[in-house]
Amino acid sequence: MGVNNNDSRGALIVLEGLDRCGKTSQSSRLFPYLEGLGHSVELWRFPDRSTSVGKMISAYLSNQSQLDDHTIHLLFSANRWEKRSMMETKLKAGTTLIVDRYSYSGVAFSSAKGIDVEWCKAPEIGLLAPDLVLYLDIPPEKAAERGGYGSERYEHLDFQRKVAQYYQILRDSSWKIIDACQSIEEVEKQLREIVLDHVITCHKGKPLSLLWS
Ligand code: DGP
Ligand code: NA
Ligand code: NA
Repeated sequence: MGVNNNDSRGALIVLEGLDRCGKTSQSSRLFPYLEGLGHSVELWRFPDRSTSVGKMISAYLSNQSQLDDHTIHLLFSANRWEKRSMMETKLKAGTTLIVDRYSYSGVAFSSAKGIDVEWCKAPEIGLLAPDLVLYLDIPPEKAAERGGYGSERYEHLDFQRKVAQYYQILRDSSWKIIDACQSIEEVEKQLREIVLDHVITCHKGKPLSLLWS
């Protein structure tokens, strides 16, 4: 039997960080942990490359298409909007969502190209605000050393340095900063402790709120 009851909702938990910070492997470790405790939980990621918008994003990231910086920004945002109602439905039904990247990536990566931060935030307004943002903090140089970057568009040290600066200014009270230079096991242990605490808070009836506040 699960731990959910009718008046509890799921938690919206987002992992953020530079490319190669370990976000994807940590989110896939968190998932079975929470599931094993009896929580209803799903693992999501943005961009969701499976939708038609997502396929345009994927082509852009792999340099198979060129798009204006503002245009791709709006496509990433549209990719989050197309999942918004499903997200709300799941959370209200008591399912916790672990989400690999969200609006903070949206703003940090586009601002790093020189687009105004407020302009970047605008299309994210009205999306569901995370209950918790787990920021896996790693110096850009350390991330670049980790098995090297792949061939995708943003995987360059000079660009990742700029992204890191914009992440700094997006920090708010929902953020927890985790030192991602620690061992995988140590990071995992810290994430488990923080996440467990937040899943319990949501079950006590904290209302959903909206970005950008
Ligand atoms: P990932 O699948 O997590 O490796 O993300 C692919 C790349 O896209 C990665 O370099 C981060 C970047 N990215 C993720 N979300 C957004 C977004 O909303 N806007 C922009 N411009 N880039 C993003
Ligand atoms: Na990547
Ligand atoms: Na990733």
